[in-house]
Amino acid sequence: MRLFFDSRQLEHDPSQELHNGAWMAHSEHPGRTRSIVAAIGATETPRDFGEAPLLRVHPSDYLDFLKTAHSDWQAAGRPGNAIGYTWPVVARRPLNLSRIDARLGQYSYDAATPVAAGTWTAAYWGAQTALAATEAVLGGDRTAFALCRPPGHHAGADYLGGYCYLNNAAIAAEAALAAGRTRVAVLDVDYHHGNGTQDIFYERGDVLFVSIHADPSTDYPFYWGHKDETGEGAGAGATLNLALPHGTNFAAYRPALAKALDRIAALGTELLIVSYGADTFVGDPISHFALETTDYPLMAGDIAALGLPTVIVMEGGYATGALGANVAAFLSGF
Ligand code: OKP
Ligand code: ZN
Repeated sequence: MRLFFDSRQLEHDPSQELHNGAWMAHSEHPGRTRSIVAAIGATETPRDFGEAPLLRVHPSDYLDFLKTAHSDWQAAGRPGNAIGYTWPVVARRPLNLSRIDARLGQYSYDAATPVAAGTWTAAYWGAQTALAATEAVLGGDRTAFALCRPPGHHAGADYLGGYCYLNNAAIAAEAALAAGRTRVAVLDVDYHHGNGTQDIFYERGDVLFVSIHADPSTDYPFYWGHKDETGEGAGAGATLNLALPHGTNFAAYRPALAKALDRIAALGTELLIVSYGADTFVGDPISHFALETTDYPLMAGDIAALGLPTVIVMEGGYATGALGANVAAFLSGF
């Protein structure tokens, strides 16, 4: 399997995040990636596909915001990383204000996702990494792995959040559609619901979104991922949310996975994108499932049994010591 990674992704290194009311070291740090690279071995650097594939998902005003948020923050005399503190209430009239604090509120939904000096560069090369893996699979490879960082599945078309800035899986899906695929599925097996990916495709029938995640009644991102969210309009029935309780181990996870895979097979999927988070691991410091390293090859084997061309995109996973082994275990199942 070809493995793609760009070391410019390490340039995203936010100093802290607001966690349960206190400033903590940021969970989504460059060491995560180093752990994975050490475990999976040699990777290929993606070529530069430019901004056009990003613009299939994200509007240009949002990309402009991401590029300048940190320098605007500095120009306002602020220390550290750019972070919002005021958000527009849903359905309030949209305003385009220039003040950095208002722009952070407009283009984000949480206070866990600072914009640091290297954020744009890292997110840009993360998206290119996803595009390179997609190109390999479109070219005939059975599977390819994109070691993306920062992760992407919480980022919507025009908002950041949940440590995510550009939605790598959605960018990959749009690239597959642009290359002529007509039925694409995203299977999101990160611990957290992929609200950004869901939002992007919610009213679309050409991209199926299926997610297995912690019940949003108890877990981030709270406002998305409930089972009655099934898509709208042309996308009616093309979203499937399978929420599981704290303590879920692989014996309890596997039937949900089977349900997810049945739906993907039933809808005539031509290309699969897996948003893979290793934060379902029992030792994850911010999550509450109980999967073991030895479960990941089985999980991957179940997915591989679909027999679909598959792009694997890295999302979360915060038990840095075990992260590389968990990712390598997952990839070995393909
Ligand atoms: C990103 B990915 C909790 C702080 C909020 C945000 C979690 C983002 C997870 N006290 N944490 O899905 O792994
Ligand atoms: Zn996660």
